[in-house]
Amino acid sequence: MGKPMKEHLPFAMAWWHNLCAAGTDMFGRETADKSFGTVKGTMEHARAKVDAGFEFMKKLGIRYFCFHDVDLVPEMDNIKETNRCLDVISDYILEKMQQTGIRCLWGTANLFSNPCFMNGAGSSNSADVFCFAAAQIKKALDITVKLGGKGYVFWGGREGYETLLNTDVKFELENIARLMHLAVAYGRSIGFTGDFYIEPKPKEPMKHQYDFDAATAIGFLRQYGLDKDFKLNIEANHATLAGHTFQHELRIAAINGMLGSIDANQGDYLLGWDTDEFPFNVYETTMCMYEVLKNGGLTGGFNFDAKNRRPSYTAEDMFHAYILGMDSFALGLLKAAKLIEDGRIDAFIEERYQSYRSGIGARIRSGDVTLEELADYAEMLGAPELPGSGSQEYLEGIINTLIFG
Ligand code: XUL
Ligand code: CO
Repeated sequence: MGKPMKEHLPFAMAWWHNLCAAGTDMFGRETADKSFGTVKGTMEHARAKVDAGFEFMKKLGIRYFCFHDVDLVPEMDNIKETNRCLDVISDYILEKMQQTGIRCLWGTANLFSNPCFMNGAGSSNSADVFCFAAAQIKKALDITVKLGGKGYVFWGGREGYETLLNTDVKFELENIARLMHLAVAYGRSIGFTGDFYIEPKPKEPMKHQYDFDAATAIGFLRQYGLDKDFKLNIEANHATLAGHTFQHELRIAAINGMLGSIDANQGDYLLGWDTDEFPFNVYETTMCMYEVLKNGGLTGGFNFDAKNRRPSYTAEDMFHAYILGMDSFALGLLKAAKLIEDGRIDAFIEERYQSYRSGIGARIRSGDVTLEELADYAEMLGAPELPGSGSQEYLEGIINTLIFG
């Protein structure tokens, strides 16, 4: 479809899952060794992660990475000290980037792990915590710009509430918007020309999260005048947690001109939480790539916000996981291209709305009609004919034929 596969699929490695997460869950400790031969929590370990990450990306031909501030360095007791460490490690990362040509897709600040963020960051009841969030965002923007990142993400993990008995929702939403406006003003002032992204998620860790889904986030961005600077980063597993398909969220973002980037993972329909699995469902990657092709691509990329299953604890498993994810999207791209070139699905949709192309339908579309005229027209008809078959099973058969045929 006019460009090489690698341009359609700018894949990114997520620093946190690949280089930091070692298999802890609510019931057990680490299974994987991510010390990379050093002592965790030290700057030596931070450097070793850079070495391992770049070696990994080089071996697999992954061209981008994404990071949170505290994925890069250990968080110190004092933010000044953490920021100093960030300066040191970003110099080292920059060197590696220059040697390899690997680039930064997006950066973000972790505003959910530190206990001070228990009630949120922008939405916190504490103005001091709000300032602490602002300081982390400022530094994360500095590092993102230093590393030439294409985007900057806000995932509002704790921007939500547990109970309305202690929460002023309107106040919190206004404060989140204020924090985002401050970030945009600062980002633009230091030369950040990329997109800011909201990454919607309905719940987990909070019971109610304000960025519930794409439609909710778009409404928020428009209400507070942030829609010119922001797009969305759509994550597959967040879509299904919101009770939508991945494709639905991509479509809602796309028709609003806000499909910016993708967190490429997969949930488990039997489990009610964010399992962050590496994607293997080719139906889903096909329909994702169908949306991406129709959108004319992404300004961002495909970040594997995904982790190995806890029993897949070896270094070799890390490679298999990324190979699985990248191959699933590559196959999805081929199948989506086939779907578009085949043309039957698009033709069916086009045909389905043909009653709006002439006569009364065309007048409805152009706005050149009153409610009374429509009522008169309906009375003249007496009763409409049935609107035509949706032919879902026929269309699903086409998808199967194109994927497996
Ligand atoms: C959490 C999640 C985050 C964001 C970045 O569900 O997706 O990792 O992608 O903070
Ligand atoms: Co994510």
